[in-house]
Amino acid sequence: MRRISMLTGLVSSVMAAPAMAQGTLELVGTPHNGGTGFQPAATELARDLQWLDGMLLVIITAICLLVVGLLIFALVRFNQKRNPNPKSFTHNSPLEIAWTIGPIAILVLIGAYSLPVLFKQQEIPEGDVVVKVTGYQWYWGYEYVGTDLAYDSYMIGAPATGGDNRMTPEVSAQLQEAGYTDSEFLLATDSAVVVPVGATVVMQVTGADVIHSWTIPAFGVKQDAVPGRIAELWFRPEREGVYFGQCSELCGISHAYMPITVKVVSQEVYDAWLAASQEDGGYVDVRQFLAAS
Ligand SMILES: [Cu+2]
Repeated sequence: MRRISMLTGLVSSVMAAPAMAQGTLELVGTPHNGGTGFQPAATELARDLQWLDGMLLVIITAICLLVVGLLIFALVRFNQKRNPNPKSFTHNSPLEIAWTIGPIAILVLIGAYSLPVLFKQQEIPEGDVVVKVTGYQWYWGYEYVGTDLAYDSYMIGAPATGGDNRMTPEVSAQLQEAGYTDSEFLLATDSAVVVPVGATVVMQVTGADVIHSWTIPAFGVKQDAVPGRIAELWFRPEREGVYFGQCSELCGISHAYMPITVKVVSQEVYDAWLAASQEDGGYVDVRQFLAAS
């Protein structure tokens, strides 16, 4: 018994190690073996989207089964052998009314459930924290609206951090130093968006050169960053953690190397981090405030 509990303790500590690599912050949205579904939802928006996806899957599956069933029925029942003298009618009004009204009813049902989710996503509430995000070839710039804090965010291992978008021992060392492991290569960035848990965060999204797209799948948000325009998205993260996203609009040769990192922390840690970063005139590693709290 004792050996088993020691063994499970060891296994769980090994399993937990990468997830807790960021001090007390859990890493969310990293790839894992055999993963096929959505990232764990961290906002009401993401939960709504995932529920909608599940509902649509049920409807689509039912329609597919019905169509395949009808096809098989027609093949068996009306083949030439069993039906040597085909009927010669051309219309069947009740049937035509049914297959017109049926799809309309299905579409209205889908619309009735999806439009409220769409409106919830697109109606931007007043933000407790407002951050302007600008997409560049190939990194992200963040400005905390109402403060003078602004900084850029590069993938660890990108040329701006001394790499060439490949894993090397130097990149591995940089990842370690930033509190990540090699598994987070291509996701981890040198700085991150830092927001307080439970706060309404509004991101003002734009692009500086070509169209990029800012997303955090676990928050259920994605918005094109179009040069010359400001678009907005919002989220209210429900739990602390490190969240990852990727630029989602093909934007040039290094499109694959401009990931997005958001760190959701407690209000106290956020306040301390914001004050220190403003004083410092740039991004200060939020982990030191996590360690202190
Ligand atoms: Cu891109």
